[in-house]
Amino acid sequence: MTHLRTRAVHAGQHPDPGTGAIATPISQTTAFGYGTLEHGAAIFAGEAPGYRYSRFANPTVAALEAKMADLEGAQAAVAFSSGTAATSSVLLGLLNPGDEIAFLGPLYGGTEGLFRAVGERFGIRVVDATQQGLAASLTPATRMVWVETLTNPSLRLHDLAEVAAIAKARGVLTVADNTFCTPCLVRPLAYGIDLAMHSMTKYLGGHGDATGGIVAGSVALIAPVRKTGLGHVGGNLSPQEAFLFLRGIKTLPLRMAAHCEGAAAVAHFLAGHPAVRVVHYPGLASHPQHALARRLLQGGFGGMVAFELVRNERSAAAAVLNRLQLFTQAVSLGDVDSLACHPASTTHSFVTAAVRAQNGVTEGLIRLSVGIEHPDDLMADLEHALRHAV
Ligand code: 3LM
Repeated sequence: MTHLRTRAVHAGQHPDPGTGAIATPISQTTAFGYGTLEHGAAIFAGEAPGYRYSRFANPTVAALEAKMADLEGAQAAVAFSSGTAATSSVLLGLLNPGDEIAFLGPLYGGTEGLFRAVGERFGIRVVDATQQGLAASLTPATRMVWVETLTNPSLRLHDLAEVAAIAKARGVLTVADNTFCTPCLVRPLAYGIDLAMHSMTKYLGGHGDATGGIVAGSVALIAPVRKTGLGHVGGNLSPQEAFLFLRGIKTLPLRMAAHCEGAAAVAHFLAGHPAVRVVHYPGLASHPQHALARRLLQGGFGGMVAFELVRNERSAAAAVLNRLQLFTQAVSLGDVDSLACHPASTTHSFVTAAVRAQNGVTEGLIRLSVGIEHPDDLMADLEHALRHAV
């Protein structure tokens, strides 16, 4: 199985040995009978294989973890009840009071909010390395670097090989939130990044009906994240949701191709519209990191587009957003349905106005998650909504 399309269908999944069921059964159970005290004790001691309790591990969730480890080229993965639970488990599992976490922004507002609201309360110093650069921001206390492979919402990239090299030279762990790209476009571990993290709520699920997160990496790093995040914090994914993600990932490469095609068409359309001041899409030659995007991203430039109106005000953004008919006004992304949101008042309302300003999250910025509908219909919707915005 060398091709991602094949692995997306098959990895981690086998016909059920008991019944032959092709779809991975939903193991809707809290505990697992172990027969004898001796066998139970051996499983709990880690001396015999076997499931114990679904907070620790569950067969449906394990199939999903195996599939995602395969797609990210990792030894292991651990799933959580949300992307945010995955992020907090990485922090709590791998950092200690006195450690520093440095990030290259912008980040999803909730991630930066979590770093500051929870990390700082527990003695983890949070360093925004965006302005100064990573090399200049690392100190002897830096233990982890956090980046997004395509940033939310401004669609910037980081040279992952460079990030990994700078961090590795200082013995610092690296985490890449790969939510916007998915393993279809980039596999961070191939560039030396230690952990790839996802909000599965987005493209991996793909249908806007399940919340989950996952982290993939070496056994040595995944083990403490699993132990803390599941065993101690209890952020486990339910088997029902795991089933939806297993099913969703089977069509991920096909959906991503359609998302990329639609987003490219929409980005080009917006770039030629007189009411639009700037379009953020890594596939446009005008994107300041287009060359890096061409080098890093395989098979497309993603399904997310952000744009700023000439009249860079909330009322102008509202006038456009409120006229959209096919795009649904909602947060989240990566669904088959197209979504549109105003990051300043929603996804990035968790961070300060200063952070929003630094990251270009202006009042006139609109973010589109381009679904798999026909691009002509999406462009017609935007054309209608923008008609009075000039
Ligand atoms: C959003 N983002 O609309 P969950 N990492 C990235 C993300 O975009 C997100 C998470 C982690 C959005 C959610 S905003 C109220 C809705 C890059 C989520 C967190 O915990 O599964 O939501 O993932 O941009």
